[in-house]
Amino acid sequence: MKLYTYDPAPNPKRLQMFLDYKGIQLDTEQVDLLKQAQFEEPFRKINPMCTVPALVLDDGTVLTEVIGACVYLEELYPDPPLLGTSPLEKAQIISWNHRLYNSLFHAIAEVFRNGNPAFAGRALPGSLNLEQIPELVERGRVRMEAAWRMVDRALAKNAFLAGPAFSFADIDLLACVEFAAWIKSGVPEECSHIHAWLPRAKAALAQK
Ligand SMILES: N[C@@H](CCC(=O)N[C@@H](CS)C(=O)NCC(=O)O)C(=O)O
Repeated sequence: MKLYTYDPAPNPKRLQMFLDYKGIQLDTEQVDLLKQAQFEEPFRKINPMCTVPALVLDDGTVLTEVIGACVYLEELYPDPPLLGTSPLEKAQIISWNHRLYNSLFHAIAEVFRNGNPAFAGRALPGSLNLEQIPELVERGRVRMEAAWRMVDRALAKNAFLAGPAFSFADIDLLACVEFAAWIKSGVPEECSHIHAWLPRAKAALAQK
């Protein structure tokens, strides 16, 4: 197995936290996004979508989605679990992964990619060159604020996002908190449950 990644980027960070928590070490190569190495060979052939991370399996299969790589690795390395053990836990963790990615993560990305001159003509990650839409900066901020509040309500009920146990849903949320700093934003002051969760989640991640 070989992992192509770029450590500073948010999606690679989600996978790296998963690997660190489980103590998995992979043969790894950095694809420097700052140098636009994702568009160069041989990486372009490995993942024609030109995104990282990309996990190349021993039979040559390439997993290009963080959640796909995590599902695969969870099967190989089930302990400690991050994607749940009961049917309900599994369903709730995957639901949070999807919900966070669609609401919070994409909202932050919308602000970041449409408001930053460095991404002119590359408003979405990967091989498709798209122009920025300045209006999406404000829309992204509105979506992001709503998403923080939705997460805060969930954390009022549980110690961790998908229930009483630390899971990949918390890793997704940690990645969103870090990503929000890229747009000089953060968890709103009044989201007290997220603020209480943050040190708890960081401690759970560091314990392993
Ligand atoms: N669907 C992918 C998304 C991967 C992605 O968007 N990665 C970003 C880095 S966070 C990327 O490769 N960007 C390349 C670019 O900006 O062209 C996943 O879930 O892993």
